[in-house]
Amino acid sequence: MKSKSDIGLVGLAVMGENLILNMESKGFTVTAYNRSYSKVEKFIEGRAKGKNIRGADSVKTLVESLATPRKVMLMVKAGQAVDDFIEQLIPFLDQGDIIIDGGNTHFPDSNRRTEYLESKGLLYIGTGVSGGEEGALKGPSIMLGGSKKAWPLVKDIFQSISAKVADENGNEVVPCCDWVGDAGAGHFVKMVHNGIEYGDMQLICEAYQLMKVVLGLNADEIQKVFAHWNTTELDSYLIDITKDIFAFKDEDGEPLVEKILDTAGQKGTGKWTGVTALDLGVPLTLIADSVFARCISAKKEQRVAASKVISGPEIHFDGDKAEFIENLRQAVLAAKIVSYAQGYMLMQEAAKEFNWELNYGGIALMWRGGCIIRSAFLGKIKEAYDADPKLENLLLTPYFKDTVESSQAGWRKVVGTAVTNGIAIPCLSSALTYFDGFRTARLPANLLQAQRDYFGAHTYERTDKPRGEFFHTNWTGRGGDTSSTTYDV
Ligand code: NBP
Repeated sequence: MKSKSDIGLVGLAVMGENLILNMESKGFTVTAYNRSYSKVEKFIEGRAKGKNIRGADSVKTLVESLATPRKVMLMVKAGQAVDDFIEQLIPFLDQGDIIIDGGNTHFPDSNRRTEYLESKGLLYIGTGVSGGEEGALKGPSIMLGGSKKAWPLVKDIFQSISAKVADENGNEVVPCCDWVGDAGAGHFVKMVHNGIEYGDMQLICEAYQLMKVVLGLNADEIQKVFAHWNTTELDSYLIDITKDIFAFKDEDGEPLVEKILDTAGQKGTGKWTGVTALDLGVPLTLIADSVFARCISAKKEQRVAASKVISGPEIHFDGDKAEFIENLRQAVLAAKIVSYAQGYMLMQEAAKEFNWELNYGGIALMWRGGCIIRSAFLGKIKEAYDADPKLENLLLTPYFKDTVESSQAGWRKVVGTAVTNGIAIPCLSSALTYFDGFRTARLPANLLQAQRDYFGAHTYERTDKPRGEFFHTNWTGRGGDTSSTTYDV
């Protein structure tokens, strides 16, 4: 074992242990530390035995065991635990040493911590790590942000342990790990990743509901549909595991999925994505609806009670099932494109707001392997941003525009069938509504502006005058000519 470790890792739970083993397998020597020391002993005597991994019994021993500049990665519960460890580490670290937080941290915390640690002469990295337990061990997707000076010092470690994908020529392996941008940019991009994951999952669930309730397909038939979809543009990890879920039988031979209670939780990152979109004024409708879909699913008792008193239409379908399934596939694909277009809009708005230079093509590449939303489709996003790094909306690029245009007839039929049959499809339908709004030159917001000016003297711009000139009308003849400067509804 080297006399000094290449990196120290704090937090011996599922992610921390597996990341350490991954680092060690790539030739790095690692020091392991945990708040409860018993976990260090258990790890060193167990999974780490005989490997280039040393245990530390205090923060001081941990820091002393590291080669300089020291690198300490925290894989602990996000929030106060990270701040507490930072405070414990600071007295033992020297100028230029690096603290890396790999937990599911909310990006404003990483903005704050970067500034705080840089003010002390230290370097800080907030990084998203995606891929769960298996990813941590075999190759996660890693999205780093923070003090840019730290990147060359940790690049080798993180690119070595990350997932790899083939490049556009299909031969060279490219790491799903890159520098995203300053301060909290890494955690921001991880947050958007999780939001997109919420949306992708909900779209698949809506497709399942339509196949089951409208077409009357059983689990084996649905399994075959997802298996086929996975050979098309929808080829992705989430479709792949969905196909396996439908094949999985309970002890009695019945599909397990049908025995699972239909109430979903949400841990926070989807909500953060929606709230950030509202803060930044970005129409991130699909992800927001996927969070609300989980919220309504959680109201199980209310739904059961309502189902007994409120009636809807009878289920009726006399069309061609195979044709409907193909329309459904196109609907899911088109809605997914809208979701990614919205997610990228959010990142672009955040980049303006926080003064980040985000690497958009690189982000798609980082998501292509190792993480939950990994898919073939992300390669197309990378190509789009490589062709035009200043691209305003993915829907305007040839591939995505053509795909959505050719899918929209089927998409509309699916949404129509769902509405006629009373099936809730919040994401498939809100994506279509966004798409129609986005491609409409004149929306009814002129009336909205008139209403605002009517009751709140809010002023409006006119189509026959230059932008930036504001007008107020005395709509009733009773109010004055004064317009409001603060009232904002
Ligand atoms: P957990 O999120 O379960 O955290 C367990 C670790 O946090 C243990 O080392 C525990 O120490 C430590 N900890 C806690 Br809990 N409270 C603490 C406190 N107040 N002060 C100091 N240490 C404290 O572990 P995980 O699931 O491995 O996740 C680690 C991070 O990675 C989290 O931020 C998580 O959100 C993120 N993440 C998880 C996954 C996943 O699939 N699990 C995926 C991607 C990211 P102890 O042993 O002394 O209690």
